[in-house]
Amino acid sequence: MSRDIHLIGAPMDYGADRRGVDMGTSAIRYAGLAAALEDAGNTCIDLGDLPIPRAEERDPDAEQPSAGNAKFLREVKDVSTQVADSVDATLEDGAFPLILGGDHSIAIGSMAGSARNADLGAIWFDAHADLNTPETSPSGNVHGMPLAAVLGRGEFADYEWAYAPRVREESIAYVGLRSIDDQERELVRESEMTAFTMSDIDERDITAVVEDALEVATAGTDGIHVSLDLDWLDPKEAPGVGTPVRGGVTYREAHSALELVSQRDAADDILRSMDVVEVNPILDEQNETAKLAAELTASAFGKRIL
Ligand code: HAR
Ligand code: MN
Ligand code: MN
Ligand code: MN
Repeated sequence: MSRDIHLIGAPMDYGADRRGVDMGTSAIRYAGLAAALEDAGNTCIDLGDLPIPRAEERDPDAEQPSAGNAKFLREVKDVSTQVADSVDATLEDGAFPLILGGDHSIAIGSMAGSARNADLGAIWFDAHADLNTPETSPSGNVHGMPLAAVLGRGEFADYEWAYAPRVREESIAYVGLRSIDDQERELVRESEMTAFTMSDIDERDITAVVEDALEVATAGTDGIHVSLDLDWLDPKEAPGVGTPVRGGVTYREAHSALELVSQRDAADDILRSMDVVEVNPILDEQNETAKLAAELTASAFGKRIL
């Protein structure tokens, strides 16, 4: 499957505690993403970065919508709306939206835009469940909430820029979970989502798990969104992330997973949108995490060893 890929940069860091993840878009580009995608047989146009309100230029007195302890909701709304509009316009263009973060809060806009005119499944490659609501979040950081937002959970039900009714819980699969907050654990357990933890990968291997995840996300949907949070990988492979968690997938498991996505896409044209998030160049070593992000994305878009 050769695609006309449009890169959309969302240098967002209001959803996370640590500064620096806003530089992820530049770092991933610098790591050669566009060339890697073209080498894999795609065309790639870079639409550049969306304008994100700079922290230094924010009006601290401007009104913030308040929801539980969610931080920077005004900025999150602004960025989510821009991302969603850009994703929707790219799809209207017949092209493929590949959104570069930025922290994981940008997935609200990616999914909301991708699900405007389609029933959307999703595979969430992440150490974290990102299902906190503003009420349950221990940190108030929206990058721990994007799935709750698109599912319209808690106070997000009132936010039309977040809630994406064409994303249904039963069409979402997690792969690689290993860090979940106490209240969030109950939310995951009680949800209709399919959650594959690191233990599932240990027991069944990455191939079986990803094949099941693909079934979940494609059944009864028009296409899938792939959300690749680099903290999904073990911190030994991906040190440049804000919230590293030991015991993640290996380099080969990660490639294998994204190659499976690509193979399934080649057969059934399943991919609709993707985001690559949480790369923090300040915490990285020699841009290794950004390089890994570029390589893994190329694997998802047809790169093969032979
Ligand atoms: N669950 C924690 C919270 O809500 C940590 C969130 C995670 N960070 C991410 N998301 N990188 O995947 O604050
Ligand atoms: Mn185009
Ligand atoms: Mn995440
Ligand atoms: Mn994460």
